[in-house]
Amino acid sequence: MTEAEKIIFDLKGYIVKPAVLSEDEVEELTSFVLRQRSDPGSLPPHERQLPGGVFERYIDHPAVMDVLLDVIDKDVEKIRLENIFLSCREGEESPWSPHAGGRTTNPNYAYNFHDGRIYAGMTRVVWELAEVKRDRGGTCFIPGSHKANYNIRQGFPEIDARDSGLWESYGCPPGSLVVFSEAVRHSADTWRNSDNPRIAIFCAYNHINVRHHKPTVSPEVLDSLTPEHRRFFNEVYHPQFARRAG
Ligand SMILES: O=C(O)CCC(=O)C(=O)O
Repeated sequence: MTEAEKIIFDLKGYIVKPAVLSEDEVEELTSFVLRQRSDPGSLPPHERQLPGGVFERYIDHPAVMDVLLDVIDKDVEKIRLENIFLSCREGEESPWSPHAGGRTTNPNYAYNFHDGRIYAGMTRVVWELAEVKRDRGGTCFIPGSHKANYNIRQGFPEIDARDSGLWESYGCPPGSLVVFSEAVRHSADTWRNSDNPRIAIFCAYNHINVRHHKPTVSPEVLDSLTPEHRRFFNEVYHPQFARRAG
C-alpha cells in the first residue's frame, strides 16, 4: 500500500480501491458466480463452490495482497482465507445489523498498531462486481471505531441508528475492492439502488494463528487449487511447525 493508503486504513478501518478489475474481468467473474449460484449442476464438482473455478486466481490478486501483506502479516505464508461467500441483494435481504467495533482482546478481530505497522486479525476483502452508490446500499462503517476506547459493541441506539450521522457509506464502480478490518463497527445496508443489484464476493482473510469461521470449502474444491492457492486453506498453525515436520 502507499503511505496514504496505510494512513487511511489505520484512520478509518477500511479502504476502497476503485475499478481494480477490467470490464472483461468483471463480466467473466460475474457470470461465473451467478451460474455457480443458480445452476451449480452445470459446472464440474470442483467449480461449484467458491473459491473453485474462475475465482481461484483472485485469491491472491496483487491488489488484495498489497493490502493484506501490510495489515495482516508481511509473510504471505501467515495469511489464511477462512471464508468466502457471494452476496446478491436488491432490497432488504440483509437487515441493518451493526456489529464489532472498539478495542477487543479477542485475537480473531484484533487490530493493533505496533513498531510502525498495522497488525490486523480478520480482514474482509469485498469484490464489488456491480456499481455501488453512496448511501444507497453496500456496507456501512463507523470510521475509526476499530480503535474506540469505550465498548460500543453493547449497542447504543443513538450510535447504531442508520441516521445517527456516524455512519459512512461509499460509492464505487464495478470491479472495485473494499477492504475492512472486522474490528471496525459495520453493517450491511438496505439496497436502495434500482439500477442494479448488489453482487459482491466477501472473503474473510485472517492470520494463520487464528480462525473465526468453521471451514466449509469442499475437498473437491481444495484439491483442485494450485499449491500456492491451496496454502491459503491450510489448518491454523504456525508455519515453523510445518518446516520442522517436513
Ligand atoms: O453484507 C454486508 O454488506 C456486510 C457484511 C458483514 O457484516 C460482514 O462482513 O461482517
